[in-house]
Amino acid sequence: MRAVIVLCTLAALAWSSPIEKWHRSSDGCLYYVEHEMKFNWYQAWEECLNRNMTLITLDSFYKQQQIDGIIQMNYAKKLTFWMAAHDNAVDKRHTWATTGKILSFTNWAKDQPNYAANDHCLLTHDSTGQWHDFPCTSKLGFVCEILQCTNTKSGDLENGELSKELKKYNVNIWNLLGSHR
Ligand SMILES: [Ca+2]
Repeated sequence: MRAVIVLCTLAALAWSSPIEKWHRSSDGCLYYVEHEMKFNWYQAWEECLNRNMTLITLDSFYKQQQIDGIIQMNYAKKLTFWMAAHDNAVDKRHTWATTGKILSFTNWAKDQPNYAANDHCLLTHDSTGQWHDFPCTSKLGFVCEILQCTNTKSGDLENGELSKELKKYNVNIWNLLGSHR
């Protein structure tokens, strides 16, 4: 009888186990994809930092391809998720909160960014897999990455060598978060 109960419990656990949220891209970097629970942009940042990660920085076509590949392979459809970019510091001047750099590579959806009221944080939308500016207090999923890993891989690809500049990253997002929590 006890064996039957154990088997039933194991079967129930297997049946209810959630879709895996940890993924490795084709270049070996680790990502965390939260697609079930919803968070505002600041909470999403904290969720990533609690995992010693950052919100995703899609600052190159290479990175966009990596995350598109993970979502395509593991989920039935495209996902809506927060990214690390915003224009909270200077209105209509979008930067990556991870690097402080202005967006160079972009993947805007049609008619975006439209700078609607309170649209100060950037997301990837599940309708097209492209970017929108959106109110930071909206509750969405998010994607975290280990920035040093993904930037090293990007740098390898684009420069053929490790970029010395990329090693200097010293992310101090707590200052940014401080005034909004
Ligand atoms: Ca918008």
